[in-house]
Amino acid sequence: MSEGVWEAPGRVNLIGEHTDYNDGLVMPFALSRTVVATAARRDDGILRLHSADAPGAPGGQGTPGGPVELRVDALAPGRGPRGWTDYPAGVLWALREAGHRVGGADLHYESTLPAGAGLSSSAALEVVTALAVTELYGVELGRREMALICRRAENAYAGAPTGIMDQTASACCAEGHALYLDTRDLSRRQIPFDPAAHGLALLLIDTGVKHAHSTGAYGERRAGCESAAAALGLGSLREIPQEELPGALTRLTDPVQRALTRHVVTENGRVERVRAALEAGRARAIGPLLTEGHASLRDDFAVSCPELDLAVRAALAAGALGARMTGGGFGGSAIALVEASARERVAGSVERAFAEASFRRPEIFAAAPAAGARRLS
Ligand code: GAF
Repeated sequence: MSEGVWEAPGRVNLIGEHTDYNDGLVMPFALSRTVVATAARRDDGILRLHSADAPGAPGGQGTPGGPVELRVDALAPGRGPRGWTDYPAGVLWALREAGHRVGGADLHYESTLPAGAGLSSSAALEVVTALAVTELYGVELGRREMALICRRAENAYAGAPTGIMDQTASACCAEGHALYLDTRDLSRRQIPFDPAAHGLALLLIDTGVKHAHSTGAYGERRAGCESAAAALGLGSLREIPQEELPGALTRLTDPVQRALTRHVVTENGRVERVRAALEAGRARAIGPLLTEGHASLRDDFAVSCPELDLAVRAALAAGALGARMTGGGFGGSAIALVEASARERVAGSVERAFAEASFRRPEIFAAAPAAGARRLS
C-alpha cells in the first residue's frame, strides 16, 4: 500500500568541479531524469527496499534490486549488504543519528537516471528517500539540512568521500536555473539559465564509461587537496584568493599539490565568471570558460579519460561554443554548449568520432534545468 510518491532529480554540474570538498564554489542544475519513490510507513520497524531497475538499481552499484529487508534500529555503517541499498539505508541511519524520529518503511524505486554516468543517481536516491521518509513521519527538515543528512549517509554509511554539491543540487535546484552554491557556508542563489531562450542547447554526452566514487582516485584527489592546504598553513584551498595563486604555487614544492591547487583556485574563478555572464544575460560567453575548465580537469586535476577528452574535442571541432567533462570524472558524462541549430550536427560528429575510435556509442540528449526534489502525489 502506498501513502505517497516522491521524486528527486539527478544533476549536471555546469561549472565548479572538485571544488565542493575544498569549501569552494559550484553551479549545478537539476535534470528532468529522476529517481521516483513510492513509499509507505510500516509499524514493524523494517525498512524494505525494492528497485524496479534491477540489476542496474538506482545508485547503480550493480547489485540486484531487492527486495532487501533491514531492521531500522540495527542499521549501522559497515553492517548489512553492501550495494545500492547503502544509500537509502544510510539516510534512515543518518536521520536517526541526528535525532529524527523515523521508523520502518516500504520504499519502491523507479529511475530514469543512468547509474555511474556522473549524473548523481546516488544523491537522487538519497534525497528522494529523505524527502519521502521525513514527510511520512512528519519530520520537519529544511532542504539544506536534508542535503547534509544525505551527504552523511553517503560519506559515513556508503563509504564514498564526496562533497555536498550533488545532494544540495537534487534537493534545492529550481526549474530554469542553475544553483550557485558556496560550499563554505552553504549559501545559495538561483541563477537564471535557460539555454533554449538564448537559441542554445546544452548537450549531455554520456560516454557509457562507468565511474565509482568509493574507489581510490576520487579520495586521492581529495587527500591531495587537503595536504596542499595544510602545506600552505590553510584550512582549505578556498582561502587562496585568485590574485594570490602565483604566490601560493611558488610556496608549494610538490608538483601534484601545485597542480591540484591551480585547478581548485582557477575553477572557483571560473564559477564566478560563469555566474556573472549568466546574470548579465550573456549565455554564449560561458562557452570558453567551460572548455578552460575541462583543460584544467584533464591536465592539472587528472580526472578525465580518453572518452571524455574525445567527446569534448569532437564537440568543439563540430562548432560547440564550449565543452567539458561534468561530475567527478574517470568516466561518466560531458556537456557541450551548442547553438540550437547545430545540435544534430554536433551530436552526429561526436557519435562518429566515438565509432572511429571504437568506443561504445555515447548517449546524447539535450538537458534543460529542471525542478529539485518534490512530492508527486
Ligand atoms: C562527485 C561528488 F559526489 C561531488 O561531491 C563532487 O565532488 C564532484 O564529484 C566533483 O565536482 O559528483
